[in-house]
Amino acid sequence: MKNNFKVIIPGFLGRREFLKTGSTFLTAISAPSALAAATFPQHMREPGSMDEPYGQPSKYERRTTRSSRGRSPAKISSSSYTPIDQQKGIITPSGLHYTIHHSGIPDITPNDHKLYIHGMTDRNLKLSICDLKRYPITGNFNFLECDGNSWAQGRMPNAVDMNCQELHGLVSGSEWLGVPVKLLLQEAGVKAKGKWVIAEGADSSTHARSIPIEKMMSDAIIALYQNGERLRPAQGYPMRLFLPGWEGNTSVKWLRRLEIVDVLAYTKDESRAYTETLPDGSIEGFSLRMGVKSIITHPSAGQQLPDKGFYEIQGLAWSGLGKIRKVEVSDNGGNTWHPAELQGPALAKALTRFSLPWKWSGQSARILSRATDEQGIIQPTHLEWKKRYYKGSYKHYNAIQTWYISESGAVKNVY
Ligand SMILES: Nc1nc2c(c(=O)[nH]1)N[C@H]1C(S)=C(S)[C@@H](COP(=O)(O)O)O[C@H]1N2
Ligand SMILES: [Mo]
Repeated sequence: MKNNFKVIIPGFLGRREFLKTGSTFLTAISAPSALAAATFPQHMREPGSMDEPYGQPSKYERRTTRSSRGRSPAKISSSSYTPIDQQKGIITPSGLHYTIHHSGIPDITPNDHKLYIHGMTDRNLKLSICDLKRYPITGNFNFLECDGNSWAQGRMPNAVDMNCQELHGLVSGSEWLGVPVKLLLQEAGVKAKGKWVIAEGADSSTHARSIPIEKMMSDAIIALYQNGERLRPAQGYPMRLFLPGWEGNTSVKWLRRLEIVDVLAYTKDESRAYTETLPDGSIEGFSLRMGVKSIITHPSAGQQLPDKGFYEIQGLAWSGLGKIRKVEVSDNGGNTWHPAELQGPALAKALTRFSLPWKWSGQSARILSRATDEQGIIQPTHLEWKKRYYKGSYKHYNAIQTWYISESGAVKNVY
């Protein structure tokens, strides 16, 4: 591609500079003749349509959807990915929240569903939805991420040609509200020997995990609401456990019982599925917290830059340990880094937006982002991450993502 202006190195701009020169990619017009009454479009000449009882996105946005990896050949497990490359902001619309179901979405009649709290208690409890709705509700804006998110980056020896959504879409952000588990456990009265709580779902996989009592007594909730409405069936209707900052599978959907026990259960889900193999062949289990991570969502793999010139680099960062302290961006493969602006509220265990105005010279570039959380933990490089796990491991992949922008403006995944 011909490059007919001076390349600015580095290509990052201050916000003021961006505003001053930022409109150079637009063509100026002389007179707004298209605004004259004679040229009013049809939708300004007659009234529009009526409201629907439950609103839908514009018909022109029908392509903004989850991408599905479909059901396994055994027609059992399924997953779908959030289009995070199109998400602006820290909230994923509920209908676009990623999903992982080990055995489909059960159809549960809320009035028939009960939550049992039993085991090492002073008294067992049986709670209906109606009972739960009488408790105080609490909660926060939080991310939820599957520990298998970004699996291709961990597993594949060479970077695969997948887009940002397919690579990293097993993460979403919502406002999750519900009843503090602590209140219910206090009411049941946990015996001194009770150290773990087995949470079990009412789907046919009877997904179950043992959760340390300390987490249950801190920020765990029985989530009833997501983004201002009752949970969607795919997200665990009529109720789910929600554990902020922890790997997605511990937030047990369609929750039906909490059993207080003294030793952890080693359910099939924790002895088989949710473990990682370390370089010496040993198995790491109960790696419950999600690490610090960031992804540039724009520009990102699968996108095509129309021309050289101004772009705002935008992305999302999060950490299971707390707040995001800083995000740095590089456009030269990590040789030099520039602080990005954290936008909006930087909430604990929540998606956090970052951005940085940038001028693309038209030459090939490697853009990266690197997040640091409030505990000072820095996102690892791809090679650092690989060293920590056995070859082909893919869970808890949180390494720095590099996007390669070719001279044609095509954006691709590289290591
Ligand atoms: N009962 C039950 N709970 C479950 C699952 C399941 O299949 N059954 N999937 C788990 C996994 S692996 C993840 S990552 C999250 C996904 O939640 P979401 O579908 O609301 O995104 O739910 C977890 N809770
Ligand atoms: Mo998951």
